Amino acid sequence: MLRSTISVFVLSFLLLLAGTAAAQCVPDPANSTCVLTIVDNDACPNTFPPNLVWCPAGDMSYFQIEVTLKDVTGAPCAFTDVRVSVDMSGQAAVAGNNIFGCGFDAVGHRDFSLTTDANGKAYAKFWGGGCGCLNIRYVATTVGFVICTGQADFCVKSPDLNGDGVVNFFDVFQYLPCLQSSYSICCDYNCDGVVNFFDTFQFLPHLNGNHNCVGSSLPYHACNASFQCF
Ligand SMILES: [Ca+2]
Ligand SMILES: [Ca+2]
Repeated sequence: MLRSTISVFVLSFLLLLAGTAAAQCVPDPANSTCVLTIVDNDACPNTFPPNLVWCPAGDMSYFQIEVTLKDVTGAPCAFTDVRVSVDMSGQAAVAGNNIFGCGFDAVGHRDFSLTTDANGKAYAKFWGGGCGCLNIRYVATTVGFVICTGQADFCVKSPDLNGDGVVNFFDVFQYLPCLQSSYSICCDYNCDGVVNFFDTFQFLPHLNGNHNCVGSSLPYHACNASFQCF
């Protein structure tokens, strides 16, 4: 009984030491990195300008900010808290429509409170709806430190054509003219230059599933003149 009690005590002490050691990892901004990328689940090219087909349900392509925390020696900071703050704004390709950010507030802001894995990595993942150009700005911070910042422009399109955060019959009203008469880049989900049944095959599952999310329309941000999305 005594031996068992001592063993538990020693084990608890070692775990406490391990926890203290992990908490002492101080990320060094010079050695840490942030990378904003598209997790690509569509046929559109990511060469300039990068194109993303996203859905409010998050079941198409999405954005990912990969944060890697390392200390001053270059060793990974495992199980370390990091906050990633993201701001998005955009310009819809069609007047009266919106760009929509799932989980974002009315000023286009969203915070991710993350903890790094055993390799010192944490991932902020996000998506939305609407068609147009999108500007993303982000900052990753730990207590007392700005780890990294960045910004980038993208072209987005979605089965949520009008960018209200849900795929429903209002989007059908916008999709049918693309299919029947007037080509729009917003309806060309496989980016092959035409709107036909291949695009309809991509549109229908999201419509039938009534795919949606809670979030907000993003603030207006004019497209960069050198960045032609539509
Ligand atoms: Ca919609
Ligand atoms: Ca097409």
